[in-house]
Amino acid sequence: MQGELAFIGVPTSAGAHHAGQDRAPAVLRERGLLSRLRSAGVPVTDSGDVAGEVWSPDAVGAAARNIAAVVRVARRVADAVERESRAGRVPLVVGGDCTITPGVVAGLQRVNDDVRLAYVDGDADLSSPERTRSGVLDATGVAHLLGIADTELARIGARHPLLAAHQLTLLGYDATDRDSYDAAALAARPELVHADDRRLREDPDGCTARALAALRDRGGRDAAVVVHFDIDAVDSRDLPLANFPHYGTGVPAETARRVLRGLLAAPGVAAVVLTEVNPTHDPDGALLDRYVELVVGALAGRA
Ligand SMILES: [Mn+2]
Repeated sequence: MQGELAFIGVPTSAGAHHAGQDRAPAVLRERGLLSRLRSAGVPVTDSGDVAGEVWSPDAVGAAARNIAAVVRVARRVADAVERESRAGRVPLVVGGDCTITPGVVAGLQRVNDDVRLAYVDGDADLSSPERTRSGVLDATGVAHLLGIADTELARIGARHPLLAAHQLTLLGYDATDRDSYDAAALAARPELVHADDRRLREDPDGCTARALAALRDRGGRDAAVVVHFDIDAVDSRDLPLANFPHYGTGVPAETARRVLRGLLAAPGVAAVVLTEVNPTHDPDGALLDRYVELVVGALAGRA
């Protein structure tokens, strides 16, 4: 990855189970994410926050909870990402819940025809809203990107579906989670390279290499690569910061850092998305400091 980073805060919990992660951009600034990046030799400018949305309860029977607010935020994200990318910077989009990532993809597609996404996440996020028990949109981002879910969120960009299967790779998901995993959806898309949390724990370097190769395959040498990192890819026994905890699944924090470092060092990285940190889980900030260290370590390893 080359070029100056542009920190874009996205203070939203609209797509989540409850409020809290809307506070992450401000708290991560307080914990020194930007100054620690600069100290590590990573140039970064603060592009401010887009207007956020705080979670609120929706109707009991709502199929896609808070969809209007989720879409408003995703559109703002797309605009900010397009602006920073056209200015020659690499957006570092700091959420906020995972429904911001379709916004990042849609924004970058206004600048580069071929956007590819490395999705490092404790969940596959392959559910359509109707298939979840909750209607919480956080677990549906990948389904929206691939056109499996068809709400307004899937249609915020110039194309539909936003991504073809070969433009996406999934790393670190929990294949036992029925609300977000869908084996049939993956089986129907053999060109989508993926590795669950168990495989990522066992062979992080091999999984990373296969993901990178896939992202450059099929004419992807000049593609714009987005790296998405949901903190719930990390086992909550190690670093319990995720909005929705993942105890006993995911990978150790050190493995996540290693995988991200490998992805971010690759050519073509055009945006980075950080999601699902809920600062209310960590009143004294010690876990947040470890998170900042993990992210800075990964970003400082770029080529
Ligand atoms: Mn996620």
